[in-house]
Amino acid sequence: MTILKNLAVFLTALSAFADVSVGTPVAAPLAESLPRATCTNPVLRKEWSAATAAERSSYISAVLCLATKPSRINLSTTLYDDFVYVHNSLTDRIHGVAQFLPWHRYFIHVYEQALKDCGYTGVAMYWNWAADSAAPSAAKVWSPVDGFGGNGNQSTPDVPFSKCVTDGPFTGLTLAYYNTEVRPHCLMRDFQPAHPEAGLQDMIGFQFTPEIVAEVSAYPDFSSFHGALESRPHAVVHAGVSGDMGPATSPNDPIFFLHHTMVDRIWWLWQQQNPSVRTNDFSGTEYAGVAATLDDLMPMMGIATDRKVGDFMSTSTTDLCYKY
Ligand SMILES: [Cu+2]
Repeated sequence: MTILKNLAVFLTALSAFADVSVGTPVAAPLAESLPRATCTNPVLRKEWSAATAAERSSYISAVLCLATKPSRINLSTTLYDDFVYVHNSLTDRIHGVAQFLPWHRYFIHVYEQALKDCGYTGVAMYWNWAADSAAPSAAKVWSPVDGFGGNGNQSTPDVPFSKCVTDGPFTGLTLAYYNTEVRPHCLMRDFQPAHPEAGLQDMIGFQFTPEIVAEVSAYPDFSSFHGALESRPHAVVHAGVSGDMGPATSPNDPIFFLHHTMVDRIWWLWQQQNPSVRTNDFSGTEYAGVAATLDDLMPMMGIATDRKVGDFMSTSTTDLCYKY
């Protein structure tokens, strides 16, 4: 198995090298090898605070419904936990690599479909943390009434499973996985204060301001843009919320999907600045240092079919069919 895997890696690396050394253009035109059926009526993904009360409540109900459905991949845990399990199991293949953005775009889509199967009638929503960066902990997404509940209760005991969220709809929800372990626990949040003594904003908000998003988005090529987006504001929001948002089991916190939809939106806006060039701009390295191509497969471990990166570069295909 390992030998075969190494061989595949070697052959992929070799063929990538061959393309360069022979100096021929890359084989077949990509447009012909990829499904590019354009959808006619892309839906608009909304910011959480721009949604109606009915939409927000339908979304939250569907998230809770996921925790009542059986696993799609034969685990003894729920469909809710499947997303956590898959994201954690694939962590090295989907972070710090070229497919970070398309993989999470696909993952959000699979989650959105699961919510719809649970009766949700809307579309994926995002949390515009850049707009809320001056006071992130006061953002509407944390409302206990029509949001995801707030900061963890600082007095909840039992480290490391402390700081349970004790307000809002996810109070009392049991999450199965933590880091690489099966460890049933409460939803935890531990909003980081940044450096109040230095006058810096809460939840490390000064690291995900509109200015920082603009800085990241100014990179003209995919590789630089993706690297900066992932390692800077994306990572800081995870760290700022902390608790379950910290480790690779971060889809434990339903805010994960609103955070990643915001990351996807930043990518989409970057693509729209020059669609003819940027829609299919994809480069860098994948897991084990293999050169990235649009034919790279994005693994989903059975919660959905493995698909090629090139299938998810555009959001105006019949597969995705959305805009921001
Ligand atoms: Cu991730």
